[in-house]
Amino acid sequence: MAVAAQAVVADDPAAAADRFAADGVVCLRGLFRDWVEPLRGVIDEVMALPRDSAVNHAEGKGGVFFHDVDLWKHFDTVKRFAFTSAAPAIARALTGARALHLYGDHLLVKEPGSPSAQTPWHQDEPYLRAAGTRMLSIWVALDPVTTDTGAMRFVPGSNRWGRLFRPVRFAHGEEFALDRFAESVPDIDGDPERTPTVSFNLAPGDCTVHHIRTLHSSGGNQSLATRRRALVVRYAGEDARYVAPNKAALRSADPKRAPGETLDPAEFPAVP
Ligand SMILES: O=C(O)CCC(=O)C(=O)O
Repeated sequence: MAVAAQAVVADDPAAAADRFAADGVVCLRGLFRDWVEPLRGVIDEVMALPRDSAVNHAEGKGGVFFHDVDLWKHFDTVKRFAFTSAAPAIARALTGARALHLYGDHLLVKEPGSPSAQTPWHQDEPYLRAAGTRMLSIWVALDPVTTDTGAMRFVPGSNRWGRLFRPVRFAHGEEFALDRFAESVPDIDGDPERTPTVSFNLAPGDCTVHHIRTLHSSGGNQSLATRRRALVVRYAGEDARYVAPNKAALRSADPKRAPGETLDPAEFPAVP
């Protein structure tokens, strides 16, 4: 059962804070229109010469589901986006964070004709090397996004369940063998009445914002003509602490501090 998308759309970040606390997801429209062309330019460069950190999650299945992380370290446009666009203000407004760190960014491109490029249901937290109550992901659409091209789906309120589910591999959906997470992701699609989901059609420059505990997924790109390029930027508030790294972690570099310690600004820079 899909909840009316209107219920979680908010016009401005301040009005969205209550919604975000309750649902763990909001949709904000039009805040990044000026960034669409510059970010598309970066994506062209990144995909023309993939770095070691790039992955095609659709490899062997047909199609392209391109992923790379931490572009901000290499592309000034992405760094400016992360530090000077509306993104940090959104993060502050939605979480109430007084101090903000950039956790990183994440590029996800599903090319036309990639129906198998599905993103399995997951929460972000098990893939991250830090955790805190004020951590979120801002998913910026750089193409028109519909169910057909791989719109994100969310389980509103799952951010408040107090449960962390075992991470799964994006490529094939199998679980990482990690004892730390006792539970598997529930079968969301198998019981739509019990677990309602929301999804949003987006225009380039719109975004959805989800808490790192909110369950989300997305379909493949069924379209034969429309790309689905998205840049995700993640922030952490002052209560974030390192967690013990696990093999699902999105970044391979060794953490600079021990579990339980505050974030090292050399690794996760402070956002003024
Ligand atoms: O773009 C997608 O399909 C997945 C994105 C995602 O999992 C995230 O933004 O945390």
